[in-house]
This record gives sequence, structure tokens and C-alpha cells, in this order.
Amino acid sequence: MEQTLIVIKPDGVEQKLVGDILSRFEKKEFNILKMKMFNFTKEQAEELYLPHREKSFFSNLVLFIISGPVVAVILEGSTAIEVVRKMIGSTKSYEAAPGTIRGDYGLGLTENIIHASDSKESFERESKIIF
Ligand code: 3AN
Repeated sequence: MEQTLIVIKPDGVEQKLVGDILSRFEKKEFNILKMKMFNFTKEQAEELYLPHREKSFFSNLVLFIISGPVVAVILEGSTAIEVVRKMIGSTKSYEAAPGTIRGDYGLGLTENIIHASDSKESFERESKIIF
């Protein structure tokens, strides 16, 4: 069994997609181990996106993730990191495959509904910031 972190971003909460998104992961037989609705502080957001601090979109990304409440969830299941990344779809929502979360909802890039850890190391680092 492996654990991973997802964060339903402010646009996902605003669009009332929390139930649908959690339902997808439950139907896929992931266990929900922890769940929390909260607002990121600027400091937490900057830490979460630390790997992107040199990118041109960093400040927009931080402003966006602190713009409203988010829902963070730790999921557990077989090869959870890889499977969850497949289920969320490509970073660019307009290129994400239909059937994926980003592919089914929205066309955004910075605003792309959901975050999911992309490796064990990211999971360890990111989940410590939130839980
Ligand atoms: P993912 O969330 O698919 O792992 P990352 O880690 O490359 O994507 O990027 C983190 C977040 O930064 C994305 N979820 C998205 O909100 C934003 N982002 C990524 N690339 C761009 C870009 N070129 N322009 C604006 N925002 C971006």
C-alpha cells in the first residue's frame, strides 16, 4: 500500500466538485486516511510550491492557491501516486484527456482544479506542510 496527497484547489471547491472528486477516488478503492478543509497561509503556499520558486508563474500560483478554501486528502492504495496522477490528468486542463478530473472540468493551467503529489519525496514534503 502507498499513500499520496491530493489538494482540491480553490476553483474545485468553488465549482462544487469536492463530492465528485472524492467519489472518483473512493470508487477506485482508495482509502481516505486524512482529510482537511482549510485556507493556505502565504507561507504554507510558498513552501508547497518551493520547487517552482524560479518560475514566472510562481507568484500567481501562490495568490491563486490562497484565494479560497481547499480540501487536502491523504489517500492510500496500491501504487497510489501513479494511479492518482493518471486520474487527475495533464497539468494543462485543455490538453487533459476526457475521463480525467482536469480533462472533465475546466480549461485552466494555473487554475486546474486539483494538485496531487508526483513522487514519494513530494508526498513526504507536501503532507508535512498540511497535516
Ligand atoms: P502538476 O500540478 O500537474 O504536477 P506542476 O507541478 O508542473 O504541475 O505545476 C504546479 C502547478 O503550477 C500546476 N498545477 C499549475 O497550477 C501551475 N502551472 C504549471 N505550469 C504552469 C504554467 N506554464 N503557467 C502557469 N501555471 C502553471
